[in-house]
Amino acid sequence: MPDKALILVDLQNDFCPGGALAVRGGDETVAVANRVARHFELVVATQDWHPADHGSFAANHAGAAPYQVVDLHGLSQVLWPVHCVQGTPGAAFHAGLTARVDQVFPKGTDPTVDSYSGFWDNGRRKDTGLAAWLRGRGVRTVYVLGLATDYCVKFTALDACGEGFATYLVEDGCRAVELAAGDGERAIDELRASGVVVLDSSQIA
Ligand code: VGL
Ligand code: ZN
Repeated sequence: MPDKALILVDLQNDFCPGGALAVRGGDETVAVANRVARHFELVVATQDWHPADHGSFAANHAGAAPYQVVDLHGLSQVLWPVHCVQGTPGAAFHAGLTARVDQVFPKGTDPTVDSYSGFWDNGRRKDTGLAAWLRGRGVRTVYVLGLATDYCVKFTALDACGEGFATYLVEDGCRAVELAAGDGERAIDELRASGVVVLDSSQIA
C-alpha cells in the first residue's frame, strides 16, 4: 500500500489568469501538478465550491468592497470577489490538468463560514473527510501544491501537519495571491516553522 499522497489545492479557473480571483502565474502550477502526479499512486484535489450566497463574497455584504476584512459569524474574513461558484466555469478545474485525481474534496460549501483548508472549515467545526480518507488508505505522508500559497495551500498544509501527516510543500507548484507584497514568502516561512518541509518538484523521485 502506498503511504504517500499528493494533494492538489484549488487548481481552478477562477484562480488562474482571466479568472475572478486570478493569481499571478496560477496556471503555471498545472504543469507541475501533472508532472509530479506521475510519482503518486494516490492523488486528491480540493475544490473551492461556494454557493452564490457565500458570506466570503463582498457582493453579499451591503456597502462592502473586495479585500476588505469583516467579522463573519465571529471569524475575521477577507471579502473576496465572487469566485468558484458551484457549477460555473470559474469553479471548474483548469483544462490543462490531466493528472488522474482519485477523489475530489469540495470545500466552502457552507455560506456562513469560509474554508481555506482542504481538511477543516475556518472555524474548525466541520471536516471534509480528507484526513479519514487518507488514513483509511494508509497514507502517512502528504505532498501539497496549488493555489494559493498564502491562503488555501497554507492552511491545507498546516492542517495536514496538525493531523499528523508528514507534510511536504512543493514550492514551484504554488503561487500566491499577495494582497500584501511578501505574503507568499511569509506563508512559506510559517509552514517551515510549523514543520512542513519545503522542496522543489525536481526533488520528487
Ligand atoms: C482561496 C481565497 C478565497 C484559495 C479560496 O484557494 O487560496 N483564496 N477562496
Ligand atoms: Zn473561496
